[in-house]
Amino acid sequence: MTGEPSVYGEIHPCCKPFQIWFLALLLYSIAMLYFHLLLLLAAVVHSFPTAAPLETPLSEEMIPAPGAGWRPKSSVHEIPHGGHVAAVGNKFHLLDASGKVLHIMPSGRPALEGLVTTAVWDGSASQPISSKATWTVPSLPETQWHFQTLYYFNGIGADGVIFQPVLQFTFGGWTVASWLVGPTDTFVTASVPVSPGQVLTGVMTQTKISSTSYAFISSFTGIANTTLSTNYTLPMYIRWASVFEQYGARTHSFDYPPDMSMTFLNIELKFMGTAPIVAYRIINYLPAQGNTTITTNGGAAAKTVMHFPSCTSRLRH
Ligand SMILES: *[C@@H]1O[C@H](CO)[C@@H](O)[C@H](O)[C@H]1NC(C)=O
Ligand SMILES: *[C@@H]1O[C@H](CO)[C@@H](O)[C@H](O)[C@H]1NC(C)=O
Ligand SMILES: CC(=O)N[C@H]1CO[C@H](CO)[C@@H](O)[C@@H]1O
Repeated sequence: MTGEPSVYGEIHPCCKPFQIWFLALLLYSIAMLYFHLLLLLAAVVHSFPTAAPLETPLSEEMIPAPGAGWRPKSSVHEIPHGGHVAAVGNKFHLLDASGKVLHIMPSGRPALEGLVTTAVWDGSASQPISSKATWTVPSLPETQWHFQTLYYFNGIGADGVIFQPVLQFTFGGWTVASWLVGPTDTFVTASVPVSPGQVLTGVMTQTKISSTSYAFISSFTGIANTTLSTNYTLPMYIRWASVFEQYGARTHSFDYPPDMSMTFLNIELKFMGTAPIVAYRIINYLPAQGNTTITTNGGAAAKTVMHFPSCTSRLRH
């Protein structure tokens, strides 16, 4: 290949003077064009001196809440360091470290949205439970042109809320956070950056404090500032799921990680007392954008694999 001209290679010395003149001319042309556009704009503005200012308010920025779809940014509340979510009557109070109430949200079941594929188990458990799963941060998607959001998580949904430790891809990279999603509002811990290849363990535990009182946490093991704590008591009915969600990504595009799949390992659902039989079932909401297979079913050491499309991987095959 040596001696062949490269597309981005060195310019031959003879070409340099010409290149400088060409560049100067180009810059001059751009400057003149800009100047004339400004004159034109000034003329247009001057000819409508009484035009009323535009009054239409800009629509509010929306943020996708994992499990529940797009929500106004003002309804998504970051939990301050040391903060806590208190279940008071049928409402949730977001408290700061000093116990001051920052926000109150009603409970109620959020509508499911944005889901691509999930492995779920619906069941009832009268005893406190814990749940965990391990998965690895995939490579970065090849493009971010669509400002896509990708969520991969295990979560517990109950009457009223969804709790979940979430791996999230948003513009710029991968982060993790714990979420509590209710019908109208969303409480979320600050996003903590993670790197491709990093192994994550998302844990949710419910601890019995007294006969009527429980503490519930969602966090990533060993990653500081990802713990969401609440004294909400999960009702008898629960739904456990490993979930893949996307917002804004195109089908069969470079918007997904090039890895083609992600495995949730060592999935565990623990019960005090008699454990119900756990068997996940698959729901593929958007089969063109992903699907799930169950490698090992059950309440211990279960394994599910999520498959997603990738252009490069497809080209390589
Ligand atoms: C949760 O804690 C708050 C105080 O922070 C208390 O008022 C409330 O009753 C507790 N809820 C439950 C379900 O224990
Ligand atoms: C699952 O998704 C992968 C990646 O898009 C695809 O290659 C495979 O055919 C899909 N399998 C099924 C059963 O849809
Ligand atoms: C942003 C934030 O909340 N950072 C906290 C992470 O955790 C450490 C130790 O627990 C705190 O000192 C930081 O303030």
